[in-house]
Amino acid sequence: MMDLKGKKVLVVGLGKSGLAAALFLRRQGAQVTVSDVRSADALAKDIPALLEEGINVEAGGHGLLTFRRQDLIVISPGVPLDTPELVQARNFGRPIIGELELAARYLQGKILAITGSNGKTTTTSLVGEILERAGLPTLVGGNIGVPVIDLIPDSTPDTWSVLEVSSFQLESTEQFHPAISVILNITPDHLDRHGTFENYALAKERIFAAQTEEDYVVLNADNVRAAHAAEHAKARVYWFSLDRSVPQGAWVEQGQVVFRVAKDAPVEGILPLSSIPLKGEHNVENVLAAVCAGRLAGASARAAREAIEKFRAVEHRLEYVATINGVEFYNDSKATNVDATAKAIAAFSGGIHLILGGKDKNSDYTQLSQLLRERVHAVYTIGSAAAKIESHLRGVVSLHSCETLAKAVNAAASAAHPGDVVLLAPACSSFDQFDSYEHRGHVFKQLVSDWRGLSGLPAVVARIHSV
Ligand code: UMA
Repeated sequence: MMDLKGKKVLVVGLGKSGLAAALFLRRQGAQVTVSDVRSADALAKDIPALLEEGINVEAGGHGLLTFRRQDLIVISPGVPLDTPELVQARNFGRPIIGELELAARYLQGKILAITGSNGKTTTTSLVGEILERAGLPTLVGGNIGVPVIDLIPDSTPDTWSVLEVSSFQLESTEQFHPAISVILNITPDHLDRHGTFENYALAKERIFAAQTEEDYVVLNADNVRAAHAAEHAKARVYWFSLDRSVPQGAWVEQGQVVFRVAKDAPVEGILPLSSIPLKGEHNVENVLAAVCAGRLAGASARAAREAIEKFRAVEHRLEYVATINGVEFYNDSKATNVDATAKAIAAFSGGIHLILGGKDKNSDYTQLSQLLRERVHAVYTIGSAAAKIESHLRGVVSLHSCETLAKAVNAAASAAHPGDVVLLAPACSSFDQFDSYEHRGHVFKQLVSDWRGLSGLPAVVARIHSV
């Protein structure tokens, strides 16, 4: 904890995290200013409440002087560390931490933190359910959508805070210290922010930077870069694997998820693969990681099994939407990188009409080529990344330029035959055409629902004509 009374603290970014941080800091007695590049108009809904609390607001850009005058700067996850005003403030000796770091200093109890390029939200939700089922006091938050700061009031010395943490959040941590950390996988993502794959991987490794030999780190034995992280970890390493048994951790054996707590301990059967109610092999990995982390936190094998059996797909993660005229529609709007899209495609045996595109993150779409050839009937491109995607995939698969999600749903749904799948797994972020991946997912579901209406149109039209 820090003594914040009377301290000048700047919060950079007024999204979910910035708003929560500013209000928290104010309650601790700090003199708080919030700075955001968005205009006062765009921030209008939050400004009155902030002013009422005595928080200053700087809108429409970051002021160099504002940044220099502070005792502490707290940044939102979406604010890059190389933002010029932050670089200057750092040169002036101003301490800079992220919202996660600030929150973790005040959170009571133990932290179980989960990162990875893909699967974070599902695994975080699974672990939360497992711990709850085991009767442990559990809070869930972080990148999943609830700023960690908002968990502080409900935390007690017995609480397990299960946190989804992103590379953006980890980049600005110092003392962040989970008792259990999990790296699900590290595959290229956010290269526009981190510059290189290695920088991105090193940001992920910050999840265990403050851990000691008392703590645990759970790593994916099947993912080269995540497994390599073991060499840098001080904590006790546990593994999970789809392909082979591991000395300590979780794996798949004869169609069952199993766990063993130590090399010489008995192997515990947790549940058969057939009882996992989620689609795709990547979700088996998420289950393995969740079982391992849950058992290490003290949940029983039975609590793990029951929580997994009852679990349902998280919204926007390979979420089943509807079947219309024999065509299944799936919303994987959270597939915001190439690897996530590959996993989504691999979850279906074929007949896929795939909607790809959005805002490019310096990605290499040629990596999808083989899967596209094997399982995808046609690709429908949208958004600002469309031209790049088409140039990467020309000659690999049938391509249709659709520009918007509405046109893409229309084209894909019209072309699909019974037994086919229309899949939104765009491999890009959403910010060129939508507010967020959630917004994109909701629009997709609405379009599918409209299509259901449209697909009934001929019958309705026929009836009107016959009147
Ligand atoms: N802003 C500035 N200056 C900048 C950059 C941004 O002022 O240089 C302002 C923007 O104008 C905006 C605000 O900062 O007003 C947005 O802040 P933010 O991007 O940090 O967004 P939050 O609403 O605080 O949401 C963040 C996470 N967003 C990002 O990491 C981009 C949310 O993860 C998270 O759920 C939330 O905190 C609560 O912890 C979203 C995400 O896309 C889901 N995460 C990425 C991912 O999963 O791939 C990492």
